[in-house]
Amino acid sequence: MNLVSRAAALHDISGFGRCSLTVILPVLSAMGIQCCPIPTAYLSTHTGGFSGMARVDLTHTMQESLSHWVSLGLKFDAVYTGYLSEPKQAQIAAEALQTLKSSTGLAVVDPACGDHGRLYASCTPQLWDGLARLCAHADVITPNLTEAGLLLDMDYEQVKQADPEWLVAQLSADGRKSVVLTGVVWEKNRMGAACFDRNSGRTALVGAFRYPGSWPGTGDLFSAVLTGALLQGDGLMDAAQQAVDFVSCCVKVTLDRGLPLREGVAFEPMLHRLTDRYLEDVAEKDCKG
Ligand code: PXL
Repeated sequence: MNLVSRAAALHDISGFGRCSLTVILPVLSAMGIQCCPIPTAYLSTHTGGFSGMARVDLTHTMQESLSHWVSLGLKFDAVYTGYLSEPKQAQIAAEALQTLKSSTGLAVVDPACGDHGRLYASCTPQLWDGLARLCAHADVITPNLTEAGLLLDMDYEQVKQADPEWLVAQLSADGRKSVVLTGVVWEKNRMGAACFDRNSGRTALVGAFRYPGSWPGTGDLFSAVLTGALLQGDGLMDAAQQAVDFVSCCVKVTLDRGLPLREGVAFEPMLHRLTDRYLEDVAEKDCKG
């Protein structure tokens, strides 16, 4: 019997700067979930605030890894995709969502392509097109406001002015998928996510204290906690609330320590919070002889 949920994670690995797999792996592990990565690219750092990074595209290895896992008959409770570096990777990711997901599994797509109204330098129109099509295969999508604007063909200023609960309803493709829209600010000191839950048909805003600033990798931190909580059986709103609270708390630690912005948020001292909650459900006696 497989008591440990497992997730396949298709994201880049950025060696320095706390984003993508260097965040997602520890978060899911802390939540008691086996996280199995298929890296989309290796970069020596993320692209937000560094230049001259080393970069290797891993499209070929992604395809071969997927074929290998399929030949092994591996199935996952969640398949979670994020930063892709080539348009072809969107097709491979779509194939991964279809072939690796167990019959009751969850497809989480973070259409990561930009922030603050701007596309990442690596995101070409072809790649964006692939990411938008990938969203059709998702059970849950986690766009930020920039990505929501692209998905809805609205400009960034319009998206920022729009009612977030209206936005998530529009993004749900007539209620076919759940949506968690990140980076929503609705009061001076409050920010979080707007959610549409396809199971209940409800929309809601979930929020936490807003600290001034913006850090790379917080979207990955958010979506990883959300995915972990959904795998632990929480409903969408509860899972989103945990993710918002966790990110807010990591931002506070980062600010208190005065860490450089481009190094991302210091989530490591806070991982125990995710584990503590998980430990309530696992029998400590299991590790006694
Ligand atoms: O967290 C998003 C992200 C992921 N991967 C790479 C990035 C960024 C954001 O800048 O550059 C390589």
